[in-house]
Amino acid sequence: MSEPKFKLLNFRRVAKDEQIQKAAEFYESLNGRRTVRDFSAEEVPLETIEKAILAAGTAPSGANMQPWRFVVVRDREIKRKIRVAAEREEYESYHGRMSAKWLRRLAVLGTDEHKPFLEIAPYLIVVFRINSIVEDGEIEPTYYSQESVGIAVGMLLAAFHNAGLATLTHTPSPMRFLQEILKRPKTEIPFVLIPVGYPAEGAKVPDIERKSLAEIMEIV
Ligand code: IYR
Repeated sequence: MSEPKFKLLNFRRVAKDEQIQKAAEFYESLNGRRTVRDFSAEEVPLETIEKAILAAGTAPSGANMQPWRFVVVRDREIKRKIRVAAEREEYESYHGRMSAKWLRRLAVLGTDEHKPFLEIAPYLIVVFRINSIVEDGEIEPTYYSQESVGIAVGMLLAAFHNAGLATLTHTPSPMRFLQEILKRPKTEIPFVLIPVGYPAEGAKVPDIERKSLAEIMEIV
């Protein structure tokens, strides 16, 4: 058992009025984020991608195991393979695997099995959840990995939005093909696929609303 080791917390205190202002500004910025499905092929500096992934990697995680791997896909041929495999699965989903209720929910988004963005966006970030590790020849599960990776992805989306880039949280289902195409070990489970880039000129998004504060918050 290793002893805990501590160091002094680096914490900058923010005055209350500034605090409220910063919270409001951050909300306003994030409220401008929209899921985009219509991407431009315009290049994005790799450095922006690296910094956003570093930001995601600051997420808290169960037992600090940091159970994530971010595979950055920019190779045209790999993107094409991913599109072909995703569209094959999505065709099955839209033509029988998804319930009528589910399809009715998706109708407002206008999605279907066609996924051109998988080839158009300059980068696809495939996030994997590491479900176990091997230490001293023994297998050990990671803890709260779903929650940990979910938090990291939220931070990744916020980081890209802050950097002026658009993202799409895409979950072709099932996603096993990503493990094969990207040659990841069996302990790395595909979590989400995130195309990143600029929106296409004149891109449109669904005209949908966010819930109000009264609907999402309860004070007791
Ligand atoms: N994975 C499919 C279907 C889909 C499912 C949900 I839940 C969405 O919010 C959006 C789409 C697709 O990507 O089209």
